[in-house]
Amino acid sequence: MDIPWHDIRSVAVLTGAGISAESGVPTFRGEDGLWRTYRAEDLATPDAFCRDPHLVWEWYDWRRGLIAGCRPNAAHRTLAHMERRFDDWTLITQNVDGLHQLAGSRSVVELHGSIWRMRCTQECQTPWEDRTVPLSMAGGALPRCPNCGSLARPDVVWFGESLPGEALTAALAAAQRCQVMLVVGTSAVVQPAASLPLVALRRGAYVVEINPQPTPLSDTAHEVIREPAASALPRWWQTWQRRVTVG
Ligand code: BV8
Repeated sequence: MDIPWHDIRSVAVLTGAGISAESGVPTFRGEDGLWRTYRAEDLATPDAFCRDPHLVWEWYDWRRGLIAGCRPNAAHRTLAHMERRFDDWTLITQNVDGLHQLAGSRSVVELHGSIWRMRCTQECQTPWEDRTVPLSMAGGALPRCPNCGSLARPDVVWFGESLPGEALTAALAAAQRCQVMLVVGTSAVVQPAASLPLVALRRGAYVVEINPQPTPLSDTAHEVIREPAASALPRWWQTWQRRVTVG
């Protein structure tokens, strides 16, 4: 890396389901992955919700119940600590579990929304937080918009849906200006998130991948740490701090 470590001011981080794996949140494409039990196109798409909103809500209700019992791990906490050390810090997540915020990260760019928010299918009002677990869907009573009574849906981005414009713009700007990008726990296949590290690479950023498995990014990242994030990320941060103090 041609920038002295102590001159690093701008850092971007892209996280995926893998950073929450050691907190007990199943990943999507791993051995115990969510998609193994279900097929994405059966559940995480507008057509699936239109076809069978009860099935989709049952899946999200099950995931909400699971995630409600999960706590941030050392990787989430390390990123929350690092946020306070850089003038220009952008944490971009594909995750919808809210564990970064629970760990103390104050500014999180949620590319794919949040499983803890709902939104009106008629878009009559802004999305609202709802942490009720389990949802009372007895007798098929699906969640409704408190304002207009229309069916409510999870405030997440489904396949085939565009990402929130503000979040994508912020993420792209961070990828274009960062000097270092950490890519933690993502299979780097879902677009457009998977293109962010490539943008950073093209702009000359130093890209570090933390993932026990190889991904399409592995061959182009400057540094690949083939280990789980909860141990690898705190250690990587300690090494960075030593580099900076040594100067
Ligand atoms: C879009 C929210 C424009 C919901 C998610 C055909 C038609 C339509 C679209 C497409 C198409 N072909 C391609 C596309 C684009 C599509 C796409 O990318 N598809 C892929 C599958 C090819 N993308 C979209 O549709 C996006 N929108 O493009 O809009 C558009 C509009 C119309 C038409 C065309 C284009 C929307 C994508 C967002 C989908 N929503 N989630 C929900 O959560 O229910 S995606 C879902 O996957 C999650 O958000 C998840 O985060 C994300 C990415 O997966 P990962 O986070 O990487 O998780 P994964 O399990 O895959 O990997 C985990 C990794 O962790 C592994 O590598 C593992 O080794 C590692 N790991 C495991 N343990 C650890 C670890 N790492 C570190 N430590 C550990 N301990």
